[in-house]
Amino acid sequence: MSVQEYLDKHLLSRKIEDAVNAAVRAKTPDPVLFISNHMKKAVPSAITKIKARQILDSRGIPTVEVDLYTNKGMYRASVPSGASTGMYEAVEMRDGEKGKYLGKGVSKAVKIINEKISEALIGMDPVLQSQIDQAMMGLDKTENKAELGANAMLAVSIAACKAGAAEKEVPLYKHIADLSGKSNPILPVPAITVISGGKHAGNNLAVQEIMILPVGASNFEEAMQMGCETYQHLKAIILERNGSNGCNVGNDVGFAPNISSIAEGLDLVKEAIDRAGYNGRIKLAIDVAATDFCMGKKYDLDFKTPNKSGQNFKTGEDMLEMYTQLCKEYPIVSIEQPFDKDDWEHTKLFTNLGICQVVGDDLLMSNPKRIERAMHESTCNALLLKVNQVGTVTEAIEVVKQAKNADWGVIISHRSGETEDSFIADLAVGLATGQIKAGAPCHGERLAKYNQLLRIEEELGAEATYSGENWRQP
Ligand code: 2PG
Ligand code: MG
Repeated sequence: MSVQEYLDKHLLSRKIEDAVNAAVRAKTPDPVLFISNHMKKAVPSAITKIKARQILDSRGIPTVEVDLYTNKGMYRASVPSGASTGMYEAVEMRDGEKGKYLGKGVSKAVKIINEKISEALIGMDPVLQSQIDQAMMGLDKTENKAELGANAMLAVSIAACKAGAAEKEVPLYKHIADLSGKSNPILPVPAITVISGGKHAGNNLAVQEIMILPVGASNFEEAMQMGCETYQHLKAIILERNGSNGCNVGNDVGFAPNISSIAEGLDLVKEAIDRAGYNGRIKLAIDVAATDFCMGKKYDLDFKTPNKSGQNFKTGEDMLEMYTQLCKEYPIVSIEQPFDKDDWEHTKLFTNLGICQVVGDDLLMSNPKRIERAMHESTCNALLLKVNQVGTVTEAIEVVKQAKNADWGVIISHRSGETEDSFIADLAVGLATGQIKAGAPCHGERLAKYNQLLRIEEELGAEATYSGENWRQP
């Protein structure tokens, strides 16, 4: 091929001329930089390579990380993992090879990405999120992503979403807002875990989490300041009462003093809020995670206390009465998973009392069919969305829309096993959910999300809106 033929084949003369003309028109002081950027924009928007690997999460358990390459650059994503997994959520693929990481390796999922998924996605436009997710779903004939693994699919889906935003040269939250058809981003109220119990901590407390919600802050930055100050005051109070052992932390990095009743925990938190001077501006939330201590149809609040477990079961009615009382005595505005995952009856009775937001975690498992049923039967009035229970960004967006259409509250949630990926921060802002749950303001994997939200608020500047008092329906 002659030089002229080559130039003609690639329309090079015209493309270079266009770039030079644009630089002249812009009167740019650095024409070479301008022209190179201009040319880069003309490069086709396509996935060129996908490389997955096994990394470790915040509990030292393997998880999947993906580097997705386009002509513009490399975009990285990793996926979290929870303490408990249910049968209605998308399947997390683990190797099951007992001699390695106690069976928790993810080399099979990594291989699936590097071979099957990569082959199907190379050449696709990363801007077209739903087509990418559909292509992956097309490779998996099961209903629960058991063939490819939701961990494999989600890592790729998130990396593609980041690449799509970069391709459009917009922030990730803006790209997500576009994908959902929603245009005004909103900074969420953080549900900050301050006390840990349940399966997340080694103390006797049955309830999994006590959280603080700085709904009275004027913006997200102030919300974090209020949350962090309260967290530090709480640490000092626990140190005084329970000694330094009490300051040990659980998976979500809430303190895990050796208390055994919710009221004891709530008293500590209430005092910390008082000391920090935020009385009235910080509300409380509980994640009971009651599935973990439901035995048959009864609840064992002593399930972690030696010599007491199995001796004092509570009925659903007893639990209902306890929640009603707690909501009277403390500024509790939200209770997550107050009953067993299959206790639709008591969850509904509690929701109908209209005392507080009632959040379905295990009850819903972020599963559209269970959400549909809960809507139909008015079982709860808020969704806890764990992206890895769904498996793709497109489906996560759909599930959030489904909940919002029913006027439910929506909380975008981290998992107890997390990575430094901050995707859920952008997801919460882009989908304007009004609430995010990302653990304590401590440890890198939790702060990755909160710090990203601080950056987003700064970037939005005067346009930034904090959901604040409108946290349930921003
Ligand atoms: C929850 C989550 C996060 P896990 O129950 O809401 O705290 O825990 O990831 O262990 O399911
Ligand atoms: Mg929960």
